[in-house]
Amino acid sequence: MKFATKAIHAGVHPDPTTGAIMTPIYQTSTYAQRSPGDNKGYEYSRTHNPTRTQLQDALAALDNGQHGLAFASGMAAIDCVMHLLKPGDEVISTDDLYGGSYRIMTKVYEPLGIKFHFVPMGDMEAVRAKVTPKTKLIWVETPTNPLLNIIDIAAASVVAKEAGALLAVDNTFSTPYLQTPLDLGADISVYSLTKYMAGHSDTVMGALVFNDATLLERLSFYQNACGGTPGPQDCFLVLRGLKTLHLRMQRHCENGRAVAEYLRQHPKVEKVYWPGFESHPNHAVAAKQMRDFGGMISFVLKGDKQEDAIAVLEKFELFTLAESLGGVESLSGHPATMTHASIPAEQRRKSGLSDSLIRLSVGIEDAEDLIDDLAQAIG
Ligand code: P1T
Repeated sequence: MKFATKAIHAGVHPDPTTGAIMTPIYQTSTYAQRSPGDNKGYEYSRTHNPTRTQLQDALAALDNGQHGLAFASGMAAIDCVMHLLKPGDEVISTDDLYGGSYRIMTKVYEPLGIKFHFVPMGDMEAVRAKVTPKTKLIWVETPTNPLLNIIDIAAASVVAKEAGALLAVDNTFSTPYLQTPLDLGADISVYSLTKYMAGHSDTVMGALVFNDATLLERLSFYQNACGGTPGPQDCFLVLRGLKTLHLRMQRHCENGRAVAEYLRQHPKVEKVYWPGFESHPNHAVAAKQMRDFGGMISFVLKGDKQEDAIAVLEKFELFTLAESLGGVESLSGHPATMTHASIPAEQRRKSGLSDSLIRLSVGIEDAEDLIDDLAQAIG
């Protein structure tokens, strides 16, 4: 089945009792049993819920995976992966990543005895150099948040296999429309569904997709035992969002290109970070592993001054200044003080994240209106 057909049909079935086309919101915490243990496959909604089951099946199908698990947030999904580790284990992570991912690694799991190495992953030799017999997980975001670095998933999977480690790829910026990490050798595809997958800035959720049966046993155990599961109404909203994922992503990519090209020729703009440019250091890898280049763009103004960036952010009318990304509406952000404030300034500088960087999530409005907004804000 092709992607657009899967986005609409995969995992979902008309309701067996009424024929309802849309997956019902099973707003129930529990399920009647005929006799103890004699039930219809559902006992308690932290463990299973029919709305969640259909979403998990749809997510697995879109990512070309066997199994999907949904969580109350992207961070709850990431937390579930971290539960696979034990004290003494080591993780190699990209050095440019979402601030919350860095925070859970360094503030929650490092104190429990897990060691994290943050390395630039443009060159896999830097990753290989950090591998030890204790390496259990390689953590990749691609494109990275917020610098839009591209990491070669197939090459990372070779290193992970040599090391006997799992490879997890946070695919939040790409979605399975642009890139399917499991097809490229990753073990786990990680999502903040809050972003493009739900697509309408109206819900917070996360997911994991993978193939391995042992991982299913372990991850679904932690999903239930730790309890970071989503409610059925949120699952319904993501299911509805997925039905237009392909259409939205097409427009995000078209508008992303128009905005990136506008910014690149603007005399007040110093640098634009967008993997669709041939001049991007890993454009060839992006062209190989992605089907298009997405709608996330970061840029810095000439002079590299934080106050100039703040002035532009305050002037935007359509690019609303807000945390998050991937909704139909365009958003702008200042990573150093917002999404990435939990990364110490020294570490941010080391990974190349300037305090004057502006991040844009280009929405699906008319591109001309978006460019007019950039023109009036940058001046
Ligand atoms: O916000 P939540 O659904 O818990 O997802 C966390 C998360 C995980 N991975 C990536 C790549 C992310 O970007 C995020 C959340 N990011 C933002 C809120 C942001 O504005 O960048």
